[in-house]
Amino acid sequence: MTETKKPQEVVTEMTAAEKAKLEAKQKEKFEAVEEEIVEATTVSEAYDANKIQVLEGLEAVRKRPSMYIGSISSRGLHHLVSEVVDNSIDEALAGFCDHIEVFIHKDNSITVVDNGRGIPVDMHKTGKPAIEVVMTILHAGGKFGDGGYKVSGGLHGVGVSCVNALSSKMEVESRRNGKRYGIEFAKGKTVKPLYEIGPAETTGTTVHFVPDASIFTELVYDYNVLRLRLRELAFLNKGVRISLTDERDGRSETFHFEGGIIEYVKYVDSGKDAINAEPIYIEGVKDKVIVEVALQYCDTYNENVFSYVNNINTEEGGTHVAGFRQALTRTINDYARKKNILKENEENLSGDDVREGLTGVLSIKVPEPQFEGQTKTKLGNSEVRPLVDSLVSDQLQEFFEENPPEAKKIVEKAIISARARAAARKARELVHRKNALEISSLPGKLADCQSKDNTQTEIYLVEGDSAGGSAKQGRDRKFQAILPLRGKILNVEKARMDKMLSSEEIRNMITAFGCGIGEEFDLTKARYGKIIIMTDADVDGAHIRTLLLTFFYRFMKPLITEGHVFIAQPPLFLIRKGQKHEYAYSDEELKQILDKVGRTGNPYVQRYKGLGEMNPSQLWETTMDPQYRTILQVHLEDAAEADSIFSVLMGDKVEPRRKFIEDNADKVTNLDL
Ligand code: 0RA
Repeated sequence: MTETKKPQEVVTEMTAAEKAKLEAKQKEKFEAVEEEIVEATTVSEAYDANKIQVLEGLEAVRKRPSMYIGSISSRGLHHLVSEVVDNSIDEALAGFCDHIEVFIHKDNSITVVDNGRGIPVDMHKTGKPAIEVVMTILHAGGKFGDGGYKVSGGLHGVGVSCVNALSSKMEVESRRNGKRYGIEFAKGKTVKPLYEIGPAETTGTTVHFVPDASIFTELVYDYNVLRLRLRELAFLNKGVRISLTDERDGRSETFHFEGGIIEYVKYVDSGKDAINAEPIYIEGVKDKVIVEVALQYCDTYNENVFSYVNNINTEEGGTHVAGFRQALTRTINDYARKKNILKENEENLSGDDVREGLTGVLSIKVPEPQFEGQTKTKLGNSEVRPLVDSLVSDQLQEFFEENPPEAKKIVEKAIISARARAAARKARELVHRKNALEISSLPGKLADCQSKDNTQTEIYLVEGDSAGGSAKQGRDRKFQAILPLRGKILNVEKARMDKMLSSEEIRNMITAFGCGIGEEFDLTKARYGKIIIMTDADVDGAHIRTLLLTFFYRFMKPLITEGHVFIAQPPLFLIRKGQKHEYAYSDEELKQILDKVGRTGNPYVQRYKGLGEMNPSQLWETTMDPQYRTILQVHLEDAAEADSIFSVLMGDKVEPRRKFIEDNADKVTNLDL
């Protein structure tokens, strides 16, 4: 068995490193465009240099698919659906579409239906119908539009023609001018030119495509991955009804939120106790920029503001986030001063103080966004910052004036945060000072490894001292460190920084990892490249794992987003036959092995109840030896989803937790997150 990277705990999204790679690839892509231009020579002379790109041939996409859609594995496969749906969302943003349906067919092909205007079918100057141009020429879609707010052509938005290029078959129907038109393609080439099907009562577009099996390494759609993106789009585009139907098993869901991002915030906070009765909602348009904000304070300690530009999650923030933060801090301070809740001799509340316990969604739509940053998820438009600032300031101030009790609660919470922050700073200083004074500041329980090269090193966090002992004996001490954890670690979801730092297990991890926490977290200082959680395969083990992941997620997030956290997979069974033995990691595998060895003879099966039952060499052989072990990498698909699940599972409210567990009982193998 080899080391695999199965997305399990939270489903897959690109890590920053992968995105950086993609960016580099995209750069390469534009250089490659020049090569490919020959393929589009028919009309290229008539166009000036910057329009030449429009004529890029689809052959380029088939030659280097991952340059266009990021990957040819599962992620790229799912990306195809987003690419088509984004065009329908553009119709919704333009005000012409309010219903989008997505079908996963039995053969893993996809149909997207919308009730937009339909794709134009009139003759284009290239001598082809517009619909054929849209479907066969890269980046052409936008050129027909009216310069509105476009999702397609955004982050990885390469246009629906890319999907066509990468599909062994694509059928498009446009309902327009009272007629139904059809056109068909294979691998991006027109195989059945535009034809009339008959009359149409409505308008809209239907796209059916079969991902090309000669391009993609993975061809099976994951319902959950599509569901998360479609639900996110429904949250971000209030009123639009988006349904997903899986014909492979009959599952079907419809996402439709009249409250839009207000409901998004409520969803994220469903496991928490809110301070304000309803999320605060701010909405406005200025200089063609649409701004929407929903805010809710909870009695928790972390900040969660998710920001979007044209429905793209701007993970790296940008000018819109800066403007929002500025407005929030200033408005709360102004109000606190004015009402004398914050006294003259007291310092201003900091940004961190006013954002503690805050969940928010900031969604803006800009006609011409400039994306910057390492992963192209940072908004660069400088005009957006003052615009968001003034809009949020004005409306938040108004809200405070009209809702004094709510305003008071928010200000008081920020003041408590400020005091706690001061206390935590002192506690942290103590920890730092202690580190500086002690020569060997590493925890006594840690069995460190010899290597200092964090591209090689790994640390096993092991449940219990006895398994910890076996792991210490069984490991390869050159690169494997062991830190035993005693019992349940502190639930950080319910604790502030100062309390958290008083927990020995937590401090041990912080010092062992060496990369700090919270605002001071620095991944480059990490002493280990892999952090491997090794717990028993039982309920307690699952609980400890969740507690650890909560801690990492809240205080060392890059460990997760950059793919440094793994979960060890100890075997569940030992099967002996004579001198030989084999391990089974699941019930299924046990069955297979028993079938293989034949149930006759003496199949002797031992079920491991805990890691402690394995001796050091067994533990090495089955769970720690990089040659044979399986470890699962923890991915982060959707930060808002992860946040919500963590607070539901680890927070105070019992009812949402009970409901979550009930709802997820059928996927019990994945229950941990
Ligand atoms: C080009 C121009 C217009 C709409 C579209 C394309 C369009 C594309 C797709 C793809 C899926 N659904 C879609 N709906 C529309 C503008 C049409 C106009 O101006 O009337």
